Amino acid sequence: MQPSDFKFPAGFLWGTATSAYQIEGSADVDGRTPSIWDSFARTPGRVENGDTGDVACDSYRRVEEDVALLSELGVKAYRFSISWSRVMPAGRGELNPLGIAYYRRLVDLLHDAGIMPMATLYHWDLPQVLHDEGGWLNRRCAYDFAQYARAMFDALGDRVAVWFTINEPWCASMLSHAMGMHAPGEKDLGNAVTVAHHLLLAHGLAVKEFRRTEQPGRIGMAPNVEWHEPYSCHPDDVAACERGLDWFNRWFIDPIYHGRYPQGLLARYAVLGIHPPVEDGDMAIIGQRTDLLGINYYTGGYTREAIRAMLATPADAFQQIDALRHLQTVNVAGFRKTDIGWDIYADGFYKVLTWLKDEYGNPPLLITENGACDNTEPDATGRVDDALRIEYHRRHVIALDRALRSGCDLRGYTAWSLLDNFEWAHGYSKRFGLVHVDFQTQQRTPKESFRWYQRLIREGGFAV
Ligand code: JJW
Repeated sequence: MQPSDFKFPAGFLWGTATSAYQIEGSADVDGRTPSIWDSFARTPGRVENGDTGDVACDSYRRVEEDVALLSELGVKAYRFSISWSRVMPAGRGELNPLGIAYYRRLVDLLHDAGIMPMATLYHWDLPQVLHDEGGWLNRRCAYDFAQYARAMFDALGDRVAVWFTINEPWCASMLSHAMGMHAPGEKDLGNAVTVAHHLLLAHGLAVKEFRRTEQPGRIGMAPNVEWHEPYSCHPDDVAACERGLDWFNRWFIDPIYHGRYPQGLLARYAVLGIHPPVEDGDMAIIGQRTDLLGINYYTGGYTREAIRAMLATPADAFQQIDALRHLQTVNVAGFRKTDIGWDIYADGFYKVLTWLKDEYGNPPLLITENGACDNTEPDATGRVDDALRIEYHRRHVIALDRALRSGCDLRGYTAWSLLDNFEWAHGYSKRFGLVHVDFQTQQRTPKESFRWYQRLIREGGFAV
């Protein structure tokens, strides 16, 4: 390697990430009960092509093969999630030994391969039995989560170095309970705000269990963040960006680091008659010290104040006035898009990282997700030339390097994702993997991005 600007610290945790429902399959075997995603995906019209996670990447049965791929890639860390309904089929109480054995085997294989296991406790697949009792709308669910978390600490805590409580609480509340796009597919903003509070409470209660039982690892949350850059320096555009950051980023991170919800967001919800159901002591539980913050970043953009933007495009003006208008921002930019339609905005990654440093006192960060949808298929020779994905990662790794030099406390980066997998409401139509999966044959084929990432890890950086 040539002397390069892009040399990362030794010990930087390069890795990849996946989640249980998206890769495991074996939905009905060995005592696993349905989660809300099984129910949602099996409901016609909810997921593209009627796809479900029944088989997915069959990783429940191909765990050796997948760990071998991780070894070949050379990662230092692997972030996976635990299926609650596989390890605790009734949602609470008794453990399923077969479910535990699967994750035990996974972490043992990772250790043997010299790869650090990182486990996410909740990646959206709530046991359906708990949803039948109200799910996350029911405050009790937060206490059930803490009990489940405790059981996982006991079963796997000696082998899991890093724990993430909740993955992308914005998606698990807003997309799932207000926008109806993810399971359970409901559309009620007030309920989404309640769910968000219970997810935060669940996080806090799990951290409390983690401390009380003196676990050896580290723990934190894994929210998704966006960056909103003001379209102009007009104060209305700046204010619109602040609203966007409140809604997407601060809603979940302020409670953890500042022990309170963002005032502006609370005020805008209050206009709609919506209030998070905060009980005495909740904010102290939620605001307990964590060891690190997981950050999922995919996109962002230039944002302008909605009303002024609408005046510039009068045709849209009245369509956009709905209950969310107090929160809404309009993105305007001609960025190149990935195959899922998201803008590629690597500067936003740099900006949001330095923003996190300044806003929350430079917390230790682990990039728990970053990656691109690139649907390139194998060519006649079997080669998968996913140049768009390489370009996406390259730009974001450069931004990561700049953030490190700007003083951000960055500990690692787990690319989303190891494998093409079940991309939620898009089913198998959107591919995020460094490894191509043929969903007919389950054949795995490392893509060009896999080779690129392998080299980056081996050399600890890259030449431009
Ligand atoms: C936002 C759509 C209107 C997953 C969003 C839609 C409508 C304002 C990828 N991360 O598969 C965010 N992913 O399981 C977890 N992250 O809004 C892992 N975020 O917005 C990946 C989708 C997402 C989203 C999807």
